[in-house]
Amino acid sequence: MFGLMDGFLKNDPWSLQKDVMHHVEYTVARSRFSFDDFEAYLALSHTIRDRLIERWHDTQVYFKRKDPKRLYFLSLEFLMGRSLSNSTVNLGIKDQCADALNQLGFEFEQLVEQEGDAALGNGGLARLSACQMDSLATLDFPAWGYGLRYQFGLFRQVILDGFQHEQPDYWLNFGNPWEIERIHVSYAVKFYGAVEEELLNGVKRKVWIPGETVEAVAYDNPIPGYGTRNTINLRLWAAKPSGEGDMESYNTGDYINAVVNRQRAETISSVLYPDDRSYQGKELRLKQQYFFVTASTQDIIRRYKDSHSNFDDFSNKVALQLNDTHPSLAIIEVMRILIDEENIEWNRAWSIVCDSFSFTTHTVSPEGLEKIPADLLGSLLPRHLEIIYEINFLFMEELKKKLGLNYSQLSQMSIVEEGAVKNIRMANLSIVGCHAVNGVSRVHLELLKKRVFKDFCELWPQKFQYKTNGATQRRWMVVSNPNLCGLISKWLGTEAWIRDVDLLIGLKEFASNTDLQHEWRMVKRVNKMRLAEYIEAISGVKVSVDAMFDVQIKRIHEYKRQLLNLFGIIHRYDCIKNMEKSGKTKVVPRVCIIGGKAAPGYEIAKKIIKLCHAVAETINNDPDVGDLLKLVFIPDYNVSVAELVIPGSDLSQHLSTAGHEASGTGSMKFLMNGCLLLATSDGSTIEIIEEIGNDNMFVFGAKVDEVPALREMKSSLKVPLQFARVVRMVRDGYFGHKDYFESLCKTVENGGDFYLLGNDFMSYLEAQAAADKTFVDQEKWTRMSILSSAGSSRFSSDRTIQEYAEKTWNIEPCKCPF
Ligand code: 26Y
Repeated sequence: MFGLMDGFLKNDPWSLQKDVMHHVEYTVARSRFSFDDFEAYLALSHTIRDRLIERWHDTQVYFKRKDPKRLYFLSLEFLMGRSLSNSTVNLGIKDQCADALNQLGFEFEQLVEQEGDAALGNGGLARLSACQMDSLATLDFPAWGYGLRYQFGLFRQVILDGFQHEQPDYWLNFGNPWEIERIHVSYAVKFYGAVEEELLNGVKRKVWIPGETVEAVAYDNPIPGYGTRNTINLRLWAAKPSGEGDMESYNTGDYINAVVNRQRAETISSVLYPDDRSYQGKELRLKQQYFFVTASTQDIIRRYKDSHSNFDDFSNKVALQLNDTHPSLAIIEVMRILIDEENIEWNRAWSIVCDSFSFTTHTVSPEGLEKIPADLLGSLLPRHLEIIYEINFLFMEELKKKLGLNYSQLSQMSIVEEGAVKNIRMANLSIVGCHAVNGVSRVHLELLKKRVFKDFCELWPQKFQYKTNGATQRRWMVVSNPNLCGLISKWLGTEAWIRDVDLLIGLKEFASNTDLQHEWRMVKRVNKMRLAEYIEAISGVKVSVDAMFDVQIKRIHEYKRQLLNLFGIIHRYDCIKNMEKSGKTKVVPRVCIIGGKAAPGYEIAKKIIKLCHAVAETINNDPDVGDLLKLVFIPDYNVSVAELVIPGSDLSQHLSTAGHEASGTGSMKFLMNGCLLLATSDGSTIEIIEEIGNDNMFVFGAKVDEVPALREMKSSLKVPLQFARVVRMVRDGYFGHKDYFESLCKTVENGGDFYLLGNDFMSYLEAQAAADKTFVDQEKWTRMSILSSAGSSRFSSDRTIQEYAEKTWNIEPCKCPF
């Protein structure tokens, strides 16, 4: 049946084709004479999955035998996107699969389009987790990812009459061939109830008698490395009703209600919270967090105990990484297991915990920090609240010894926030309970030191570090831009850069070579044609590929300043309208592309989306403008849309007010693909500027250090006339919806312009003018583009992971032999 040889499935087109046909008939259960694209996609996915499982098993057996220190990456969000193309690339069988399918009358690229995105996350933090999993696998690190298997991922964005509407993402409705359900891997998850004291062998212990129990069931998602047999695991948990528990109602006759109530357990993992701004103390969210944390830590401790008889070696064998504070209850959960269940003495348990855990923060603002109302926590997890109070008591005692009785400082640093509502500060808990706290770019760490975590940084300077984020070149170049990759490999004379990204710098010496430049432009043009087709299909707007494709795609946020982009577009439109005919010949044609989702409750962000549509409606239908300017909003922005848009863009915009973007990772993906950046000096862009030089991108706006003073002076700052004019056009209803946009205009008016759009406007226009001027000089533009790719190696997640491995996790590669 299967092409078994030496225990491995074979990867030649013929064997792949045979396996695909097998899955058509026996897995998809369709006739081998009649199956469509979707069924062919399913059969191919199962064919690849078999190969993933083989490697996954070998890797896990090898890890178990070698027993290296393992990294456990805990994140409530993973934005994996599609798996088919990525898996075939990483397994090195993409061409063979394409051949196999071709002979059956199918186009591989067509099948790739059948797959929906796995969108189990909001934005940057979640996509970073996915990139880091790819790097962990590729670099052979013995790592596991843990997450939640939400039944509904991030909402689908539907635009009706220019307004965003949210629809549920039914991503599992057609099945998910990439996961392996492990019904036998499940853990009990307890909630509510009370804590009692028990006497056991003359020793008092705390026992938590829960009020509700549900079950966490594992779903495994193999993550293949590139150019290695190593295939690591992303284990996602789903909630199921518990097998045990009180079914008294059965006896009292209310059978139907008893079953229905138990079924409610599943709601815990049913939906991803779509807000990436501020934490609201919602019971369901807290339940999700604890559900995730206890299932993962029970699994990790079980695995540890399988091969160790005591906890002496725990922190030498286990590194636990918290992706932001969302899973920080894990600190308390491990503490509880160690003291209540494993009978380990408090101080020893605490040092095991602190030595094992590390934490990365992805936020800059204090408002972004999670706080959980103590009442809520105490009712859901009574024993955990006790442990938190105890940890905080001991921490406060230690602080008093070190700092004296400085009560204002003590209360700032306390894990418990006193006030009308008592809150548990999850960031403070994470800092106290972890041996390392990482920022996500250099400037991010500086800001943490100066502002949000100032006191903690002074207390434990060595704890605070930074690891600049990165993106994986496998997905963001090899999968999404195969033509560019072919070209790069040809000029470098090797494909080795796909694993060893530093080799990319080799492109630098050819940056002025006219042959490379010519081929480089051809690749871009083909990518732009693909994007133009997509734009026409979704919006009906025809765009010219000779125009500059200017892109801003990311979550919609005031601090990311999509509004600045729109004001710039309105200004450009206004200039074109007021131009003589002769002047128009000098205008560089632009296609402005904006995409992104607004959190459902974020009114201002939703108005920005509406404004974009209103402006687009006016501009795109104005015969005075024609091809000189087009504006399109790409709906339902997600990972696979990004894979299409990034390779086809000339210029990308990263406009955050300096000091607000912790890092930013979109910019890195554009950089790799040779798109020029127009950006503020913020987050990781500061490091990109250092790497490729100011003259290879368009930098504008106030610097991080200047922003606080500018804010102070805001009301006395003079607003440029051009800025006042565009705001007036919006306010006066030039684009319709006069009253609706009033509140949006207010956000940038003198007193209120918190994100300093007015201040940065002229500098923004200058940077845009410089981009226009350069675009006319295609030779210069292409050289800058090649230098962008060549200089992008520092922004690979391979580098990020290597740094974490050495400096934070202390783990070594463990390469499964072929
Ligand atoms: C607690 C809940 C409301 C919440 C959920 C998601 C809070 C925050 C988030 C997500 C945050 C996020 O995506 N942050 C981004 O992380 C990226 C990766 O480090 C950074 O590049 C980016 O600057 C930062 O905004």
